[in-house]
Amino acid sequence: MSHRIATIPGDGIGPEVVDATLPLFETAADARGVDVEFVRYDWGSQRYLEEGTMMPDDALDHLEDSDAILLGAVGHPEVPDHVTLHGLLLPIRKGFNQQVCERPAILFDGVESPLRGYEGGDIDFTVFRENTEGEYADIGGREHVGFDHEVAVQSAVFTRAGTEAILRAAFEAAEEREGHLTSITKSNAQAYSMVFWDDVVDDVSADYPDVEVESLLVDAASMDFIRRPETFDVVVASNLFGDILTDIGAIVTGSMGLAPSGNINVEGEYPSMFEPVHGSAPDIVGRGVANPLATVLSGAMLFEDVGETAVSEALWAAVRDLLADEGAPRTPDLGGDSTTLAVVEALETRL
Ligand code: GGG
Repeated sequence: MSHRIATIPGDGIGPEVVDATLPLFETAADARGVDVEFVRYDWGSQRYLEEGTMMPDDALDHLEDSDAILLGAVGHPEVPDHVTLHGLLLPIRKGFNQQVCERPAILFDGVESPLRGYEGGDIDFTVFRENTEGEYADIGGREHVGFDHEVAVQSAVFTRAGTEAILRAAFEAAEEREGHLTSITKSNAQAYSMVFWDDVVDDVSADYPDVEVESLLVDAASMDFIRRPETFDVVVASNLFGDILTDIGAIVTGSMGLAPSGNINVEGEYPSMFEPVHGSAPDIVGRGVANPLATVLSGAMLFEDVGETAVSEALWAAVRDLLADEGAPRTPDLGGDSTTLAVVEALETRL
């Protein structure tokens, strides 16, 4: 079976982690009789600085025939962040109807959490983030720019279809894990969108009678991700709340450099996109010390998505084994002094 994987290395450390990990994916796939073809798209902030757009107008046509997409990072010190997001990342998520974003947060054996008293295995939850609407809806405007009476409006959009899609994905995951679900809102303050979200949770929960549901306000949830992360199992949140909570999830499990994610087109009509949760990290660009493991695990999620479970499991196992090995190389974010390539080489021997 051959798979065509589009790669968009993007900005900052994106190319460093994507270029370092592609040979590893080839090794893992080859060893299991799986053929992969990577098709590279050099889109991102450099293109924006030279040509005025992050990607071409027909970018989605280029990507549409791929089985999946691997993205590195977007973000550049000379390009406003909203330009990088709205010029590349969000049009792909929205255009390919990648309604469900899944972001696992796992404290692996051998990794130190900044929280006292936690050891490998103690934290293991996954966040389902609504991915194409909510607070990321591109609706709003500015008036009287530069005047004292300037006004900015930013609207959030919650459709029943979009809300149901993310909730069903989360309920299904909770059912599969035989676990429980935590739904995050701010329904005390946002009396329309978030109360609507709670209503849809009530409706959908009727189809999943075995899943226990807890509801938390996002402020309390942020505190509890630090105070009692071990109690979470499957968490579901809106686009913005999910984005914020998954950074907390990444850091309590040791490093942003370990957190993978998948932007999933549930119907399978378009490719899904996989990316490390971390951004472009301009502070370490070019030093060759970016942690490649979030990209490796995003690749593991990608192979699972395209049906190559053996390749996916091998990548997860290699990462777990490497992290559990005290003598294995680690990048500085995990307290080591090794390079990206040294970590990838150590993984290669485990595949
Ligand atoms: N690797 C993903 C990346 O570069 N993310 C940058 C970012 O700011 N993302 C915001 C979001 O995921 O909504």
